[in-house]
Amino acid sequence: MSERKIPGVHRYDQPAGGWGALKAVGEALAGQHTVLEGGRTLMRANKPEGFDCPGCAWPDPKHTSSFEFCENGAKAVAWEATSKRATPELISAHTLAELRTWSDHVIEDAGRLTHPLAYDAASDRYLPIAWDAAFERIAAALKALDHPDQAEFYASGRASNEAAFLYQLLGRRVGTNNFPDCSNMCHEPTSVGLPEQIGLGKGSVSLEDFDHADLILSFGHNPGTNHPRMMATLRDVARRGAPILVFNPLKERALERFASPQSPVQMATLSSTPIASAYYQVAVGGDVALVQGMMKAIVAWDALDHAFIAEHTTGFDALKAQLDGLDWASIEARSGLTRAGIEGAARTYAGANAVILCYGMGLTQHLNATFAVQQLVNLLLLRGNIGRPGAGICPLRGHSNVQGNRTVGIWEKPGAAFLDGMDRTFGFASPRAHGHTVVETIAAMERGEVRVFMGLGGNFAVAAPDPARTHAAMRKVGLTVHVATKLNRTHLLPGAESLVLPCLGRTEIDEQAGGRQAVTVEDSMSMVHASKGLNPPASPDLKSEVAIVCEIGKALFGATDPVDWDALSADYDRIRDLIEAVLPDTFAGYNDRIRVPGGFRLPLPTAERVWNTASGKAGLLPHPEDGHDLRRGDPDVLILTTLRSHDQYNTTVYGLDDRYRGVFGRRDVVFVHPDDLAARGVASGDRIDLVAAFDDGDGARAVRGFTAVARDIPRGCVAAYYPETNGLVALADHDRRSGTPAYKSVPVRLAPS
Ligand SMILES: Nc1nc2c(c(=O)[nH]1)N[C@H]1C(S)=C(S)[C@@H](COP(=O)(O)OP(=O)(O)OC[C@H]3O[C@@H](n4cnc5c(=O)[nH]c(N)nc54)[C@H](O)[C@@H]3O)O[C@H]1N2
Ligand SMILES: Nc1nc2c(c(=O)[nH]1)N[C@H]1C(S)=C(S)[C@@H](COP(=O)(O)OP(=O)(O)OC[C@H]3O[C@@H](n4cnc5c(=O)[nH]c(N)nc54)[C@H](O)[C@@H]3O)O[C@H]1N2
Ligand SMILES: [Mo]
Repeated sequence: MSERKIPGVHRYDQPAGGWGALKAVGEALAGQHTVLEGGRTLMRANKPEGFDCPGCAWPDPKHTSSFEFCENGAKAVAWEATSKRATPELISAHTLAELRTWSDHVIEDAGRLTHPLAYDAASDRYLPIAWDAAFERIAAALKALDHPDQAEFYASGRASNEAAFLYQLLGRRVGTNNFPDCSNMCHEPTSVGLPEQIGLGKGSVSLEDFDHADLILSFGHNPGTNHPRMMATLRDVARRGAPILVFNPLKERALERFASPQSPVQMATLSSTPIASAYYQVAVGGDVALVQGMMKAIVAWDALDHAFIAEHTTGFDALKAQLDGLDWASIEARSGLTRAGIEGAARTYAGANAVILCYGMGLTQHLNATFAVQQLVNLLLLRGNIGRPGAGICPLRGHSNVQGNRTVGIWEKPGAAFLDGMDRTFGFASPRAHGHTVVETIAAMERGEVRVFMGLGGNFAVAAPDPARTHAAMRKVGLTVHVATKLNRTHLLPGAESLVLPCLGRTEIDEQAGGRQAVTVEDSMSMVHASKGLNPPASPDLKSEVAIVCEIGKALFGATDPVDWDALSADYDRIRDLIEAVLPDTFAGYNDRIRVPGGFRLPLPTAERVWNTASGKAGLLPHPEDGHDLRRGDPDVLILTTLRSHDQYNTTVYGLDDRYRGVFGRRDVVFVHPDDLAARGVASGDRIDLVAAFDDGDGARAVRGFTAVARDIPRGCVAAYYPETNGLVALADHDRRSGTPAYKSVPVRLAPS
């Protein structure tokens, strides 16, 4: 590999975690001037009487007595508990045209929003507005719609169950199912693929299952950065000697070795625990072929759980026929792995009795992602690895309450049972036609059909593909409304009118007429528990997300509305009673059960081998197409996968380092195999352009002036950071089943800049 020195790119030889992580926590707190308050705040994250960490959706250990250290949770908390303030004076000192020239990092680093703002088109500035005037404007715009589907209600998965539930009530009372949400860009293939296959679109394991597993399969996720609290679990598994097989195109440090900052011995001796027992650098998008290869092998060896297959599944013969028909040459070419390697993984799998399969965005952000996720489930089902202790499927969710949002109705394709519950509880006829996903929302914006876009959190236009088209589409909206803790680029793309409404964060005290309120959230393993902030609000003018939705409801439906919005925002127990009324089986005893420390687990039929599918069995589902060629036969085309750095939370860029990957102070790099660089006459460290390989009428999508960095990554694959590279992702390129953009299989060409 080239030894040429590249500014800001060094080797990082330390394990993940360790002293580097402790140092980073100190820096994150100091950088946001939260040293004292932030430190105290941290001690209360994920504690029975504290708040749910806004960082990720990994569950808390059963005994929450010890403080669970997490560097990136600390950053998320410090970012929210910052002492910096984006006051109206600061924001109105600049035109939006000026603010748009700031980087995403600088825009959010202005600090916490303190006052509601309204866009003044004449001066191109955000100016302060009174809360009541803001609510009246929103109500007026919603009343003026010709059709309810002219409104879009976006949600990012940080909102509590209570806020999300009221938000969907508001939208459905308006008359639409247009609830595009971050899940549409994230785990939608899980939400579409798993119900069809096993009857529930959620993971089947609990944290305790990790104590009983004798093998972990880890596909396409980077827990050292994105689910750091999972590292404690993986370390325990590794120390017990259970193998962990990792399938990832990049050698992610935390999956190689990890030093626990909570282990005095490891900290004192600078030692670490190896995590992966074997590391398979699968080609980007090569997972389907790899899993098919593993299944082909275990079918050939007859290493199957015949009794389980007979009793619990359908479709074995069709799947077997497909696997028998696949030739190894094609499996090797598509997966980028050798037959011997794949058979080695299959042998380890066949020798294990209780297997958990974990996966993240490396699987869900492809053109065929729903089918890909279903192949993972097939692999488990062939050996009966769902619904017994120590075994099951474990999707790593994104936002800390994205799963809960879906449970309480943030879904553009709601089930009939949920809508019947809504109708029964609220005495109205909820809309039944499916609403828009994120990608469909952008299309509706482009057609000029969106008159009101509301965002309950998130950074819609930056998270989505193809900023050139998406940003232009946003500008065609009539009224944009953003409920947010911090300013971001989406807010700087106003429609004809625009409002920014500042809200409380998770870490803050939520005082309402009925006293201090707790909200509830659901983690990746279907545990629901309460979250209570403890910091004073960043500004006296903030409202809770619940209160904001209630005020809009009141302004829209009037004082005589049968829904008593004031009563709901006064006491969130009443909201939980309504959720229980709509979903009595799921949330029986809701208010009582969240008062038990640790909360409660929602019913998980798959864990009991109850399959709520059409056939009543789990489906072994063959992949319907034989991997289409993303390169369209052109060897010049590289497949780009877009990633999170260690110093970011989605579109929120905390800082410019990506410590474990050895990148410091910059994000404009692309990781490339040295031979792919050589083939293009490019040296590691050269400035290059990435251009979308196929235009397809989308316009010239390109990012320019990046620096090529030689890396150990499979040939033909390149990797770079999101959101800087979203300009390369075509809106048309999304999973046909779920609508999830193919952020992790983007055909590009690389050329000297
Ligand atoms: N600190 C922090 N925590 C977060 C987030 C954050 O941005 N920062 N985001 C939150 C959200 S919303 C989400 S969805 C999760 C995301 O968590 P992850 O799923 O871990 O997210 P990514 O960074 O997108 O990383 C995906 C991993 O997949 C690998 N990969 C890429 N392409 C492929 C492929 O084709 N096949 C395979 N097998 N692997 C591939 C990459 O090398 C990378 O290691 O994290 C959540 N938690
Ligand atoms: N290329 C590429 N694109 C991707 C991805 C990828 O891997 N590659 N990943 C996709 C995924 S998995 C996801 S989930 C999406 C993320 O899409 P979003 O969820 O829309 O984006 P975030 O960056 O998480 O949103 C950040 C904003 O949320 C607001 N915020 C923070 N905390 C709160 C709060 O408590 N309340 C409220 N109301 N607002 C708050 C702040 O204003 C902040 O600016 O991006 C997707 N886009
Ligand atoms: Mo996500």
